[in-house]
Amino acid sequence: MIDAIIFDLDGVIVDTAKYHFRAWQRLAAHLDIHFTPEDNERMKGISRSDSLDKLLALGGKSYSERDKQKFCLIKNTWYLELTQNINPSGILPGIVAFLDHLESEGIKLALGSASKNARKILDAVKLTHRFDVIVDGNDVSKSKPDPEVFLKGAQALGIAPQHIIVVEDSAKGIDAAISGGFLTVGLGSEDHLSHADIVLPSLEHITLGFLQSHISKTVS
Ligand code: B16
Ligand code: MG
Repeated sequence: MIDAIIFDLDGVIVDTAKYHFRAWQRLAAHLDIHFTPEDNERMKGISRSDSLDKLLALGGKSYSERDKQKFCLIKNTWYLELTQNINPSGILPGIVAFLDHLESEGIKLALGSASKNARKILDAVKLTHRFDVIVDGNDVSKSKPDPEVFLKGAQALGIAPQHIIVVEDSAKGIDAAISGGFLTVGLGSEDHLSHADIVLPSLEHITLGFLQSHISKTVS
């Protein structure tokens, strides 16, 4: 029985994962670090400061805390530049119809994002009012794959994890949801998300009934 769905933001609700990638790519070039889409895939879903540590490790570089804070600020400035004109056209295909459908089925909706910009982005695409609960990077101390962000969401919803589906585009996010005891939908490629209960290319034309029957088949 599914009572709620917790959605990741970047790469699930909004097409912003590509802007995080571009901003990290720009910082990598600035620091003379070779950075590939595969490297980016492993950074998806984790906090800004943990992402920077991974980037610096890739380049074998070490900097002071002060420099690292500066690099995080620079990356975020570039990310905000890239997203400054974001509007409802940046919502990923099928999302609005799926939210409408879930609402009509009485399913509670939450957001569980690692991003400290989540509320800003949700406001810009005019979806803030659609969520009963929002937990973002400002509310947690541990980055995915720790389940804190999703467990806080479940607690605020007052619903047990085994009755909640987490929808995620990142491998680390699926790890987080599994370790928190949630059901999982991976959005994207099987290559990175095969540990999810099911993997879908998008949420277009997806119904609650489909998820319920498919997930229960997978986990039974
Ligand atoms: P910020 P999500 C994550 O958001 C992104 O996937 C990840 O690429 C980003 O580094 C992280 O948020 C932190 O974002 O720098 O905006 O605080 O996918 O969990 O919604
Ligand atoms: Mg994501």
